[in-house]
Amino acid sequence: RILVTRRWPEAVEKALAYKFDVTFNSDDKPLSKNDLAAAMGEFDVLCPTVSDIIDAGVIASGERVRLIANYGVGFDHIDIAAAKAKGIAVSNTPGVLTDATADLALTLMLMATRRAGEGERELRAGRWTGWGPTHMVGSALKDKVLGCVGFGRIGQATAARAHHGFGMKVGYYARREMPQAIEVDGTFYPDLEQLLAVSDVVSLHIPGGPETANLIDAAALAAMKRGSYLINTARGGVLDHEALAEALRSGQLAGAGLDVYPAEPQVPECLLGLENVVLLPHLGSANAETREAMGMRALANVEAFAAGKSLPDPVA
Ligand code: 8YV
Repeated sequence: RILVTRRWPEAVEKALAYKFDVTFNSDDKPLSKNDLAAAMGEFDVLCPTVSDIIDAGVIASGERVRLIANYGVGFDHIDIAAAKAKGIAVSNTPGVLTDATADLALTLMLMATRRAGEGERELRAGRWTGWGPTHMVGSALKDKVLGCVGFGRIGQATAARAHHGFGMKVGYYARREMPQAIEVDGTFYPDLEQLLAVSDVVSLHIPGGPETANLIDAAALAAMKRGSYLINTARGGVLDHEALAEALRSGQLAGAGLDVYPAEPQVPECLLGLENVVLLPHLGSANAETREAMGMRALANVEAFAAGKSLPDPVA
């Protein structure tokens, strides 16, 4: 028995229902902790999303679930250690949403540097008075430095787009230098502050969770170049939003583009009144092709599990 906590693209739901006894959450709303806890005793497999918080308490609540097949690549909403301790397997959907998320990082980069959201708001509000040499002037990307914090699949795909498409130079901060499998030649910075100090645009591509919580805090924002930009398509918890709002107000940062927030769907109040931040509602993987591929990837893990084979995408 499988519980899918949200509605998936039709083709994937059909493929899953053809092979398994599946319950889809017909409300298509995030399940409460109580519902998730109850599900632990009723189903063999849970297919959650980022909006389902599966903490140690939920995991301890029932004995039936043997696989958590996450619909998404990030898994900081699941207590992996607690799952592992109970012998529950966890899988995710890596690779299939790399391009979509990198596309969105570039969307935010272009919107922030070219003041696209601000411009659209001005026009729709009837405040546009006409073309002008100094009207709504932004910043170019060509020859500027993109600093990627984290350089896994999505970081590299973002860097490749920025370099090959927009003529940016690339630097990256990661746990180790990554000479192989790099889609674009980038300069490795083993020290985060050094990368921040040389970057015109900083883009975050690290996983969420306790290890990276508030990595970009007031000190990190102060270490960035004055007048630079910050893009976040990773997780909201990696960034101190009060400090970001202050940096955007003071001109330390020229702009920012965010797709993720610490307690979604809440958006930090301090950002809502600022013109120089682009705010999107967690759209990183939101194109039809990607959402279907994510479902198929989750299905492949469920199938392998049901057949007693090793998981294609094990997290624990
Ligand atoms: C997904 C994401 O849409 O995969 C991820 O980690 O952040 C998103 O792009 C979401 O997680 C679905 O669960």
